Amino acid sequence: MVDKPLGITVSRYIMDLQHMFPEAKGDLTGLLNELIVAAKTINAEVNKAGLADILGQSGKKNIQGEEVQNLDELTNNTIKKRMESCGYVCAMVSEEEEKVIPVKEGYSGKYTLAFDPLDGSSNIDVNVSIGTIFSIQKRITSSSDASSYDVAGTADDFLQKGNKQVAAGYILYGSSTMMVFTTGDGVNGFTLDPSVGEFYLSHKNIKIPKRCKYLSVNEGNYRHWDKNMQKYIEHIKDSEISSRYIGSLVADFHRNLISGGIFLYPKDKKDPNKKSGKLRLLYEAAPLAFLAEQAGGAAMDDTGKNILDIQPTGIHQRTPLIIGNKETVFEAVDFLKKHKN
Ligand code: P6P
Repeated sequence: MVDKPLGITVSRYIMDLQHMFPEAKGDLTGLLNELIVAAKTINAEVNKAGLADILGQSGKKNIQGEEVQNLDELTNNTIKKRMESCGYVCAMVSEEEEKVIPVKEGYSGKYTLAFDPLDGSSNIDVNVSIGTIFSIQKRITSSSDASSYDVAGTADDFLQKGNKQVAAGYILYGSSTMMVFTTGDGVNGFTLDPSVGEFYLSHKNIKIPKRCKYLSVNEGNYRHWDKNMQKYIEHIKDSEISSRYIGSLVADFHRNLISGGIFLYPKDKKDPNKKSGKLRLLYEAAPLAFLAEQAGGAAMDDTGKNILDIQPTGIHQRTPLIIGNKETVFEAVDFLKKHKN
């Protein structure tokens, strides 16, 4: 764990992290710094979303068949434009795009980037916190010792288990804008001072509190869940717990990370899009699972499989997700197994 004083900038923190690894060439540092610039650009747009006529539907649908908000497109393009010629990334996967996004010819690099540019975007028009989620892995389709690559990456580079992530995190555009990420050395939170345009270390070595304070699940889907999930939710609601569900994954996850809680998005028998859960593995469940484990928590699917051990077979694959306090997640999965019909 890099123990740095509160208040240092995120760029300084990342640079110090790099110096801990003499063999590091600075590619991950460069990649993360490009993401930080993208985050600041997105933050500026998100903060004025209520003013500019950027609100409302773009009239298009994304690969998930969901209405694409103008801000979705803007954030997706902001990240793509920054990363396609930074030289650190070989290819990208975005929630907004069906296919793998290649980088510019001659600008390929040794990492992959999977991201949800603006998760929770259905909340844009009602001013609820939304977020960008990112996941970084090393490419596997070329020799790992080459310092640069001519050939862009392919879908195969993304079909790696979540435990192969080298970094993961999110930017939360809320009452303040925060960047929370891990490189496998604990979880740290950096808060943006908009007057300076810098992210400062504000939450050092975040650990999920022992007590599971909140239950986060959309009970509106209760009638579509498996019987054992229905029984589990009845069981946990019979304990000392408050219900908090904002319908924005990054906001729900962040609250539970800081205050303690369990978030569930079960599979749903009614909606064909949710028969294996609504949330996507590569750029929602896996990056948050990496953060949860680094913060002393856990993340599993409804059969008790660790999210980070799931072998992806598709870049937009979905998974049921149970994530938060380790003890509570394990209890939930044990209960589901015991009551499997
Ligand atoms: P529901 C937002 O669209 C999202 O992908 C996550 O941010 C959020 O947790 C979930 O969907 C909410 O889904 O079905 O409860 O509205």
